[in-house]
Amino acid sequence: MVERKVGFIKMASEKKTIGDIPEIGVGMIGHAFMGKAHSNAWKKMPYIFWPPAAIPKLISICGIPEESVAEAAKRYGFLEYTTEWKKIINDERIKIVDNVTPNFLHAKLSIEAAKAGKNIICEKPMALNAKEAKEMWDAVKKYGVKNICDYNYRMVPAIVLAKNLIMDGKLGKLFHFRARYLQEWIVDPDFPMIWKLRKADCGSGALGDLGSHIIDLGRFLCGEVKSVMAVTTTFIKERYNEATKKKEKVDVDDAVASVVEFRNGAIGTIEASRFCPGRKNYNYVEINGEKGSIWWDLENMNNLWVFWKEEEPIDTRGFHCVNVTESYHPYYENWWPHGHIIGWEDTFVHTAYHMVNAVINDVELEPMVATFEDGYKAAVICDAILKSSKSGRKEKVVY
Ligand code: SOE
Repeated sequence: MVERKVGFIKMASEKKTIGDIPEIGVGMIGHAFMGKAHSNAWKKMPYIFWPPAAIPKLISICGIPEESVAEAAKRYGFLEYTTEWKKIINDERIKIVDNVTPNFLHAKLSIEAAKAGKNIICEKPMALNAKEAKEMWDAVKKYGVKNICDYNYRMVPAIVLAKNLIMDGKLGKLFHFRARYLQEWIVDPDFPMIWKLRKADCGSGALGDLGSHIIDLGRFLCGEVKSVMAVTTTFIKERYNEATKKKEKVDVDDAVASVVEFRNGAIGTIEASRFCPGRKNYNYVEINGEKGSIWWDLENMNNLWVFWKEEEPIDTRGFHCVNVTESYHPYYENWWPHGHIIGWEDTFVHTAYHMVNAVINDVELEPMVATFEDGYKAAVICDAILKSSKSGRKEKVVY
């Protein structure tokens, strides 16, 4: 029997008898795409990670306009809904606040939730900039609440396996981290103005939306960043605003490319764009080390490709694909038999598992879960990339 490799994950603590599994109240602010993904995760977590530390109870969801949040409450299974976020923050039944609002609301609502003693999940990018992100990190430390910035790709079984291989020295000294996160959905000039294209609402464009994911994976897999040197551009300078019925200037990046130096001596590249026809949700990461290489891509998320320099027999040496679905792979004993793959939405089930486990058992979040500290450090790197794109110089990363 293969020695089961659990890596970092301390699976659900002592197996409870079914009778004494508590419930834990969840309140959600926001109800669009991420609201749907997170609601699915809260409901799915307890029967996948069974028995869970607690069963999430969807107490209330907040959003506007009222008719759409009322429908979301019914669709996702929340007991109640409200158009006033303070009702979520002040509801004693709610122990976890799930902030899935647009980026400009991440700081205010998360800080208020921390003040109210709520444990918090906040979607990425954590804030509009590093200054706001630091205020958020300071708040969760001051009020002592569990906190997750939902860089969900850390919690893909193949990525945790990659982390374990690197931590176990299987790649040896790291030379390169190379990542690109490419989509295609705003390449059409007739695509209208949305909050993800307005600096006041999103902070940055492709950089914060997609680039911050691979920046976080770079920190998680390769280590801290020493400096960046970047270019950004905006291909479509204005878009039609359906509300004002006027053209509006696009004041964020449509694409970013950056060279990255890591403190451990590795160098690499980070590229993010939503102008790549044919690339649907193509998050690609490759790491090269002295003993071998690994690569992964989100569009085939259950596979990790590995190459080992010293692999025997020499005449069959080459990249080979590991289907990361065995019971001894991270998380997988909770899912399905090998080969029965999981999907993008299941990374959020892992987020829900870690948060509930940490709150109920009052333990630290596992290292592969990104916290507000990680959200802040990703924001510092994003700010440095934007600074470099303006200065034309290499910019140091200082936390
Ligand atoms: C952008 O379309 C987006 O939804 C990102 O905002 C998410 O973080 C990413 O996981 C999928 O693409």
